[in-house]
Amino acid sequence: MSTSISMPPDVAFLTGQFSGGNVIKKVTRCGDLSGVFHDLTAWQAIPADTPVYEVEMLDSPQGEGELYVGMTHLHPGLVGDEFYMTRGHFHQRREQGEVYFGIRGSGLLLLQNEQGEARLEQVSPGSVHIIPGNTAHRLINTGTEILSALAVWPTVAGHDYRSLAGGFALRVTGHEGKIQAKDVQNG
Ligand code: PAN
Ligand code: ZN
Repeated sequence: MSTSISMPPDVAFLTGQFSGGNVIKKVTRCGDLSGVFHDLTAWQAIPADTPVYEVEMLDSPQGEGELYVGMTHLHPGLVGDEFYMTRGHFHQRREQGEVYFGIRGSGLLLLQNEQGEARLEQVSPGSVHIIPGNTAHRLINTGTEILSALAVWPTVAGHDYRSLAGGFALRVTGHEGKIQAKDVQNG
């Protein structure tokens, strides 16, 4: 009896590029990120079609117990003094967690619980981030190259963007090469 060996999809760890598999790609542009950045004038000054991040996902079966694998490529840049970042979300199924792995570039993972308590983890190549259930998450690119992070999460998790429409409790800014995290309430 012989067993056939199939070739799974592959990810290049230096660039975060997938090959093989059925890859679905979504680009998020500056114009899609209304209400995300603090400085409205600076946001409006950036052409709406400027790409901020791309997510590439491997097509997965749907249903309880199934997993998505996706790569976020977040461009470097600033809107006013605020670094480019993803919109950020809770999972619709709040109890569902996720794992992020830093692939390239450098940045931060902003985590916030339902009580509004926020914290930051440093993202760098090889970093492992366990995002517990009931925790909103957002990537922030504080570097000068693309920040790529691999994510694995349950297909049933879903995304809830609306609960964070008022923003996260921490804002990360850069000024003359210095990275600062500020409590939003304290300006
Ligand atoms: C990631 C995110 C991805 C884009 O795949 O969806 O980084 O961020 P937003 O969804 O907040 O725009 C993930 O956390 N999936 O659950
Ligand atoms: Zn998520």
